[in-house]
Amino acid sequence: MRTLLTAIFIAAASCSPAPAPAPSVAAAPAVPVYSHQVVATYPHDKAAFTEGLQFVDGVMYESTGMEGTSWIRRFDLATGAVQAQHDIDDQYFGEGVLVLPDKIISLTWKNQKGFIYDRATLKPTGEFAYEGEGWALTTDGQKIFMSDGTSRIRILDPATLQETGGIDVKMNGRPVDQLNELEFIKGEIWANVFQSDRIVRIDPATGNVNSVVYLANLLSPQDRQGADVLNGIAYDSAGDRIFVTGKYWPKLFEIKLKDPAAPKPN
Ligand SMILES: [Ca+2]
Repeated sequence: MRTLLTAIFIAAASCSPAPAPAPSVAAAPAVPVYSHQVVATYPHDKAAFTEGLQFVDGVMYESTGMEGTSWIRRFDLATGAVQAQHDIDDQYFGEGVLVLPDKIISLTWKNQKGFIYDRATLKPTGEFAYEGEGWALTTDGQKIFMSDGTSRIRILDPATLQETGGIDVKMNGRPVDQLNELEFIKGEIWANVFQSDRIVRIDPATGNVNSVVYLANLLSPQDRQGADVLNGIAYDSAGDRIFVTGKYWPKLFEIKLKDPAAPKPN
């Protein structure tokens, strides 16, 4: 049985095509690979080059990238209606966003500068600095986790926004880099692996990837037109709902995971 299950995991990881998977994840992992089912579909702004996604108090927050189209936004999940938005200056390439109890923060890609906003109005209230690149943010309620494109997730103090440590992410002992959008879900850090349809589920205590979520074919061929990579995970802790989207995707999906040992439906 063990051999059979291992074979299923490897088959799930290797049979379905994915656009340019990251080399460190392309090898068949010896960890469970979950597939998904779509529970609900919501509108998503096709002009959003999504870099950050978070669901807080019943509404969605999103940040985007590219110089000239970087903004942070609060919007209604069901309708996509924008409730508040701040446009980031054209000189910056925006990255992840994080809503904290007393403020909102966001990153820039290569400017080594983060922004701080008023939580209600999204108006800027300050800045902070960090070294290297900024990619994405999440929190367990006590610490901030920040990705920067490497296999290391930085830990920041929410009060000072200064780095206090880090998590070296590995799968089967090998570093997993290109960690992009993040979400803290029930004790784990979930991370989109850039340029793949995969999310890795990370134990924050060890950095070990305990399983992979493979999200191939979320978009129909028509919806895939003009769409970029999967990037954006949000979690509704009150409703235990998981949301995902991508850059320039016309849709945002609520998904549930399928047991990796279950037979493939198709
Ligand atoms: Ca997120």
